[in-house]
Amino acid sequence: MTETLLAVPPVVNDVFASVVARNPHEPEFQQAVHEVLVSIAPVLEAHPEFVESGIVERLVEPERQIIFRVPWVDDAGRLHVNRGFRVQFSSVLGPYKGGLRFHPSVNLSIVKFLGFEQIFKNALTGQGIGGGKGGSDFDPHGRSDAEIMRFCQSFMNELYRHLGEHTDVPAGDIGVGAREIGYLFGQYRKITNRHESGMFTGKGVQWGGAEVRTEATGYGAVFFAEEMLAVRGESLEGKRIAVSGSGNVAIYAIAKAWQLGALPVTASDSSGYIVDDAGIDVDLLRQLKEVERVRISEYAARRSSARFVEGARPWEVAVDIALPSATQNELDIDDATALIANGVRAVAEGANMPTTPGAVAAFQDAGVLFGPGKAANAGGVATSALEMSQNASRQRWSFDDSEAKLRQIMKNVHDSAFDAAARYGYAGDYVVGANSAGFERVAHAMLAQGVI
Ligand code: NDP
Ligand code: 2IT
Repeated sequence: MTETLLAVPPVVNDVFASVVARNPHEPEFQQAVHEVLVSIAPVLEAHPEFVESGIVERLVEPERQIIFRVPWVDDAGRLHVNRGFRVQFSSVLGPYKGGLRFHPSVNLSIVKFLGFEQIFKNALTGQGIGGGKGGSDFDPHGRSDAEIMRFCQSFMNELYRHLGEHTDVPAGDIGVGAREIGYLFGQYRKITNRHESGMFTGKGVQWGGAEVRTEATGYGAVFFAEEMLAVRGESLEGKRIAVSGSGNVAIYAIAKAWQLGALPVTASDSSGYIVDDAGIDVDLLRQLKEVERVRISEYAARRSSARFVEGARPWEVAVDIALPSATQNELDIDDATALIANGVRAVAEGANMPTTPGAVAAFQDAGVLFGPGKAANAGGVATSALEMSQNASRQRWSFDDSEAKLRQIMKNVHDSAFDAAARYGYAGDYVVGANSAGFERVAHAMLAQGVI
């Protein structure tokens, strides 16, 4: 990611060069920054005051970065030392907000790319939430419940001092689901002697969690795809859908796709993918992934209409719509070429930055509707903000009311991105639209709040 940017204001090239020089070993962070800077060039041209007040220079530098030791002891009595992170990127619109990821690949580059994306995603939701992200290089796979609990407690022993309902509010991400959130929240409560509901979202619905938060990211990504198709007078009815991943986002994307009349035919994990021409059995997938926590091949072992393809990704299956919902850079130019050759109509990112820059360009050049994660997966964090509202006012909203709110938020997110793209002369480009609409809101707030 060192190429020179052309036809953009000088500040974009200068800031990107400085980001590369100051963050040399952070390719994912550079990738995320590059996409945003190129997209917002028209906004900077229209608003010289943003350039004069150094909005971009300030935005690419996190407000605070916390890196800490996480020691823990496994069931066999062996000591492990993991690394914990929390990058508090921007609090200009509200408390830092964004998930925690537990995965062996987690490093500063990954956390910073996710935190940077989160600023604009959260702004796009229209709610009062800043941007942050955190996690650890801890690998939860194969660990017992007791080990997971001890790890979460050790992680929170340090992180608690940086959190709070008005300061920084984490949630889940890869490797952090209902179980981990319970242990993390419990340890925060123990250390602080406060039952501070609003300091974490994604909590169990019995103890302060919001209805629909579990489902929100996957449901929202499908709602976003529906909105993009509607612009072209199409619907999800009868569409074949490829989903990658088999975690929180993937499962509920598959569930909502069924409900809206589509046929989801794939799911995957890091070992390979399954294709089921009869449509994915959501109950079986949930049983295998949320209860038994086994590999995706087990799905094909238990269902005769399915087959497992080892070591591959689902993009070689012929589908109308693709919903990459596993991890970053999981859909590259070869995958995009295969999807386009098979007639794909729309791609909506359930995951964060799953599509490589070359693949994004290939989709857009081919006229495929492309919904970037900042917009398409914003339903998760938007529903987290609904959870914070309910916690603050001690209310509980029903599932149906909450889903209706999510549906409306996704329409608003779509329309904001669509309208911004058109306003800046890039009609139909949801990457430019999402980045511009999110950036505009953040930049106006930074301008108003002074140089801090
Ligand atoms: P989960 O941990 O629930 O599921 C992750 C899934 O992705 C698993 O099937 C996992 O397989 C697969 N996966 C993870 N890493 C890799 C990899 N390197 N290669 C191949 N497959 C991989 O996470 P979520 O569903 O919560 O998150 C999925 C994506 O969605 C992430 O990009 C996350 O940032 C994003 N997201 C999540 C939100 C949320 O609310 N949870 C909100 C918005 C975005 P395996 O078990 O084999 O690792
Ligand atoms: O990437 C994301 O938006 C999330 N993992 C959810 C963040 C949140 O605070 O709900």
